[in-house]
Amino acid sequence: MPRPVFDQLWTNARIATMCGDDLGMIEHGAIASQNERITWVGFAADAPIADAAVVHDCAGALMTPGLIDCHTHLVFAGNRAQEFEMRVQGATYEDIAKAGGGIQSTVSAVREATESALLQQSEQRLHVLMREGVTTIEIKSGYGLDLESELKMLRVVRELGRRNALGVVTTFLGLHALPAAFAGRADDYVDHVCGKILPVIAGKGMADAVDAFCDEIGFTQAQTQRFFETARRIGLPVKLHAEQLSNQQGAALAGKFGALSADHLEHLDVAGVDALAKAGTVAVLLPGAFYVLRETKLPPIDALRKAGVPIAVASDLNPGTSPIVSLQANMHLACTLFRLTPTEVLRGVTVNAARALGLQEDRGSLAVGKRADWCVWSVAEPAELCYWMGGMKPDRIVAGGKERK
Ligand code: DI6
Ligand code: FE
Repeated sequence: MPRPVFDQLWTNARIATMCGDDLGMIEHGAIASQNERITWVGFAADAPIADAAVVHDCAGALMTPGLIDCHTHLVFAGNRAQEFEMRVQGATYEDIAKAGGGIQSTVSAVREATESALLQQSEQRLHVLMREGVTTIEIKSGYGLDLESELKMLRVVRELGRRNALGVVTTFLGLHALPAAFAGRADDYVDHVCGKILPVIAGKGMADAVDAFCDEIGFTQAQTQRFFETARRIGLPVKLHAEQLSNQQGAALAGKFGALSADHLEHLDVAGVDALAKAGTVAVLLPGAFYVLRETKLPPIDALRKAGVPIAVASDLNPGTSPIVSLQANMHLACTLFRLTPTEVLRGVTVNAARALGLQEDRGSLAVGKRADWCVWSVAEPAELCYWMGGMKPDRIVAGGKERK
């Protein structure tokens, strides 16, 4: 027997590699990995079976890259069911925010929660997403709004990554809402974040990127710019909640700073599309928040397509605007509400989602050298992954070269 050169080989799969412009299908494909990396992909007929320590027969099932949820606020305490009830009775998200609820109520809950309670509540949600096939997730802070509480959130995010078999990307959402202690002094808060919070968080290596909420009920373009300038000096990439509830020309700013992504984008205009296209910034669409807020203004999807802006889809999982603990529900909603094609959505939760995290060289597609993250689905057609809303789970999940049990 020759010494095995692959830990495992999975064969007889229809592999949606996501290489190229569409699904990059290899019918009758096989894939092999060594440690946490893919080391061979091709036709099953050519598969180096004799070189593999273990061979799995997929019996014609569909294989995709592991799913990537590239925009979440998964770490939070408590919930906002009461506000949900108010909104059902006619109050708007902005009304509630202006009355001191909204993000502020979750800030209070997070500040009061012990670190272990925060971890435990968040991990339950994480496990639901993992069972859906999520192998990489981005999680934002932004419900602490002071150094101690932001650090507490970020430690929980890092701990989730240590305890669970998936990749976790940490984003410091420094400008999410104005904390009560700075009421009426937004510029002072921005100074505080830039001078006292971000440098400490970056110094401790607790953030992979930064993010801000540039909106009427968030921060202005000028304030966001100051924050981005600090991030740039420190060497952290930027992302932006842009043009969600109003147009603040956030996309232009995102483009100027070469942002990894601009997210939401319902109110994006032609100039904004252009800015994203020029910068190669990913447009992250969040249909769950659109749905929960009963928005009617659609992101300019055709213009994004025509301009060649890569489109990703994510859950925005959060207690206010997207209490949807499911990336797959968002995949369905992206088709139904935004009329993205299933192919666009599948690319949006794999290859383009990886790009929104700056990880396109590392994961998001099934090619030699990429992380061995994949899901095996017993479906006949890839579109079926977007067709169901609820109930769809992969049969098998491999994350970092290891099958999850
Ligand atoms: N936009 C959103 O959709 C979330 N944050 C943001 O800036 C909502 C966060 C929340 O309501 O708790
Ligand atoms: Fe968000």
